[in-house]
Amino acid sequence: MNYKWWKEQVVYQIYPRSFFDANGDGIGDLKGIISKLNYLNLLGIDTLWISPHFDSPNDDNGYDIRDYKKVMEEFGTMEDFDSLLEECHKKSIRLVIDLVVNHTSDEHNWFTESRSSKNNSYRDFYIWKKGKGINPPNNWTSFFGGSAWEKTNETSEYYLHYFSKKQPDLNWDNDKVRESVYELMTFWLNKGIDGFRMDVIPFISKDQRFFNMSKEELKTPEQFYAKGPKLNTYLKEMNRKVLSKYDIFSVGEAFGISSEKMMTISDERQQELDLVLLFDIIRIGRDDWYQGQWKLTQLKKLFKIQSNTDQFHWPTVFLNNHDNPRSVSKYGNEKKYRVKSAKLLALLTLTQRGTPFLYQGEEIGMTNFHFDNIDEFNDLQVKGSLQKVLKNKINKEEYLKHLNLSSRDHSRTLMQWKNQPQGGFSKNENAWFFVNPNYSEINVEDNLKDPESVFNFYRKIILIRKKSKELIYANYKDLDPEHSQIFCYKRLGQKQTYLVILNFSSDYVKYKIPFFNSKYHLIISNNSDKILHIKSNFIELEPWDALMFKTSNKYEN
Ligand code: ISL
Ligand code: CA
Repeated sequence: MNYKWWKEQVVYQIYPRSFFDANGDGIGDLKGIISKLNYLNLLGIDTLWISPHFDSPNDDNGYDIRDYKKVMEEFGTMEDFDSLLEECHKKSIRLVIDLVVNHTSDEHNWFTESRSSKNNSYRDFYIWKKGKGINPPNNWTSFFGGSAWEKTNETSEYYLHYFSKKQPDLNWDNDKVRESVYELMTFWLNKGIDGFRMDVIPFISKDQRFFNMSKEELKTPEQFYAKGPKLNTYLKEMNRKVLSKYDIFSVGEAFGISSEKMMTISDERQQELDLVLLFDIIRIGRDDWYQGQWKLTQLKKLFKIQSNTDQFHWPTVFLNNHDNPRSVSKYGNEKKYRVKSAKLLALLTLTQRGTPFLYQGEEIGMTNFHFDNIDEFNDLQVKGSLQKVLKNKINKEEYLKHLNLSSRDHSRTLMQWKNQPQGGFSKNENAWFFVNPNYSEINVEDNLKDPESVFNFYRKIILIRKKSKELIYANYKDLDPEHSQIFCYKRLGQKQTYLVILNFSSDYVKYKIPFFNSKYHLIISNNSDKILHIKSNFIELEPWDALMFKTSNKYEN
């Protein structure tokens, strides 16, 4: 195995807008993150990934960048960024920033120049096409509703935007665009950052024929957009010209790429990116805003595919991020068994094979928020999809029901620090977004005081990982793929073997542990008052029980 620090780290993602408001204007900021670094140290994470902190009109909450070398005003100043980076390094936390270079904001000066006239020197920084009569150049669609083409008055041509019309796609076939991106990456790397998370990076290369998508392709445009002909060429160039010059790591958000079709982008022999964030698990049962049913056997199969990479790939493991609902609401049991199921999901995330990515609030078992109507959502994707929903004769109640299961906004409610107004996120009672009223019983302060809290369970498992490279690099084997309620797997190391048993149900289950023997001893469980009765390998599992055992290989049969 090729040992690398970024394979051994635990990453924690912060959505700055919702993390902590230090200056009382109701919006999270960089000073707020700095004030919570001791908390992150206590949790034991190694690397911090912050969602975009750059100057932005916030059409898509920072994923629409207006100036790559300026800090978003609401978040603070470049001095604040520099002190965040310095404080992180003082606390041996690595800082990774979000690189959004598939598109910019339409208020970026490159775009305001480009749109002004056909012979402007920035014209080819973006993708402009003539329409077809009164129609756009082709039938490509935006993820935020409607066509992926927007017509402008200045030149009566259309520009391409996979996301909102305020997020025009950059033309990566233009050398000047690539050089400009490499230059801005170098600007931040020379400050000493430790890597990049690359937003929708598989989309940067466009098929220059711009043919219409077929009906089938239109169902999952992300798979079509992720197949551009020059993606690997550009990533190899980026690695050669920039990434390879620093001791950093790069993780590509591989929206549109399924685990089976693991691209070369994270194959270490290809010298492109180090890691990818794949979406099969996090979007299980999903079709756009629709959240359908899914079975544990399907989830286990996806983990098996994800973890069984060859020695040239290294997986990532995550059940939460700023674009998805809260894991305890989606995979766990947010009502009666919230704490237990949150701990079960922690054990799953932190003992699977691959680098775990945690998201703010999951470490205290934060849940989805209940939205009463469509106007309460902040996410532009919700309004963007509404037209299509109504056109497909789906009523608003049905749409709202699914949004309450699938919306990105569930993970953007205010971080819950205390049992105080605004959950202790801000002194300002008019914060930018909702706080979940359950902050009274779900908050950091109470978690820190309770030895049996979700937070302390995360902290203990992270500590177990830190002490055992065995666990990190061990092979993965699903011991019971067909069981409908129990997720049982082994991590086979050089000298130690770990066995994990998760009861993904609210039932009592009498379970015969496969390949078990008396030499296994319990190292952590989410049921502290459980007296272990294991007779001839049968164990009585209570609802949402999660246990990890360990043995030395000399006892392994
Ligand atoms: O809902 C989605 C697509 O239908 C999300 O999965 C998301 O749009 C997709 O994963 C791409 O996400 C990234 O790029 C977007 C931004 O809105 C997301 O926040 C970011 O994570 C455009 O920059
Ligand atoms: Ca603020």
